[in-house]
Amino acid sequence: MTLPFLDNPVKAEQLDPFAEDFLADPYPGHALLREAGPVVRLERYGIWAMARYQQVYDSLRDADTFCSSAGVGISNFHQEEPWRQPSLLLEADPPAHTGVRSVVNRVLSKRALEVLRSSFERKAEAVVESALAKGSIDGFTDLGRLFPMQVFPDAVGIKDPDRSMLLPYGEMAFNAFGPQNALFEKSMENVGEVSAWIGTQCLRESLTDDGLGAQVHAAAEAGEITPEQAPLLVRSLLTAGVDTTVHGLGHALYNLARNPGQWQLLREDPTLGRAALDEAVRLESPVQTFFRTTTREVQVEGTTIPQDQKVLLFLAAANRDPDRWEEPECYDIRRDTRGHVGFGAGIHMCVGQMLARLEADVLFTVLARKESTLELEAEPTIRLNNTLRGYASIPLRITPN
Ligand code: 4MI
Repeated sequence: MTLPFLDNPVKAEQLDPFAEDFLADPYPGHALLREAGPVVRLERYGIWAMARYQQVYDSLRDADTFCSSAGVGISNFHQEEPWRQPSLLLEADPPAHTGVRSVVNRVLSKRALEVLRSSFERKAEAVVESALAKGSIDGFTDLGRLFPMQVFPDAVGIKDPDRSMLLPYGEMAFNAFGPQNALFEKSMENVGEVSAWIGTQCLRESLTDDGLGAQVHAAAEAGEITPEQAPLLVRSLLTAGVDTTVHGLGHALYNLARNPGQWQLLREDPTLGRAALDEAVRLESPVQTFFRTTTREVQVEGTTIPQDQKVLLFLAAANRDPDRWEEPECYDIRRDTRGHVGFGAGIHMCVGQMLARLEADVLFTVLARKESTLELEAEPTIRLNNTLRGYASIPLRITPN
């Protein structure tokens, strides 16, 4: 978001946070929104916005007032037909949310995921070895995207060897949280075919017996959830587990490459792999924004928001709020990142974060142990999405010492 004329200042109220120039460089817009006040009315869409850490954090933790069941995108499910059957996790409130969430909590708990570590390590070794053999790599396609694509579908237990629809499905889902702009329309071109493939993969018979998907179905067999709920919960894994980690790992790689001191810290202490991801999630917020919907009239720092209003929470702006973070723009893997809202907060806080951290831990430990240098060869190029911030490419050089 460039502010071209000083005598014609852009007003926060008039910003379009889903315009391509805003998405390409959201940070000036985020600063403007934070400075405009604790709550800003975005006139173009008739929605409310919060960009300061305190209000974003408080709203995420007040699910009674700021609900998810009317959708966490701009569309209000009370007024508009959702593009797909709502998620039982993301687009649900208590009490319906509570039972399904506890099943997924268990399936994706740190303990339960440890069994995946050794197979993740083998795949990370292979991915990193071939990157080293190339030297000049695309940190996005050759590492940040390749590694999760090699481990995640197998962890869920997808049997179909063709996984080419997973990323396009994520693109759709994350664009669909925004308005029906050109980005949305473009990603929806093959919605029928892509959704049909995803729907099939969620069925018990499409899944292996030993994956995370089978464990969700086992919860249905045990009567903890209904047989109809199981495939939809597997769909949540497939929607939330690919693009988010792909971009999170990409952001960590990019920031390690452009901060040699941080790469050095990681090499000296490879247990910092998780921290490298967490700080990247804070700094870059792969999921930039989510909406909530007011269940009642609510006062926020003197502003009255009526009932059934859409409120856009700028996770990314909260994660760089200078009132909350010291040197918010600085990538520091030794920072205490607790309290960042890149994984959300409250009852909907990312249920897959332990899987994301395991992927980061394994990939960066393997990378750091290779005694190599990691350098940025050129600036990355952005892949625009209404909700996600991530790259199309990250030109890197990785050289053995
Ligand atoms: C935070 S990203 C995300 C989470 C959940 C779902 C999709 C995206 C879902 O479909 O449940």
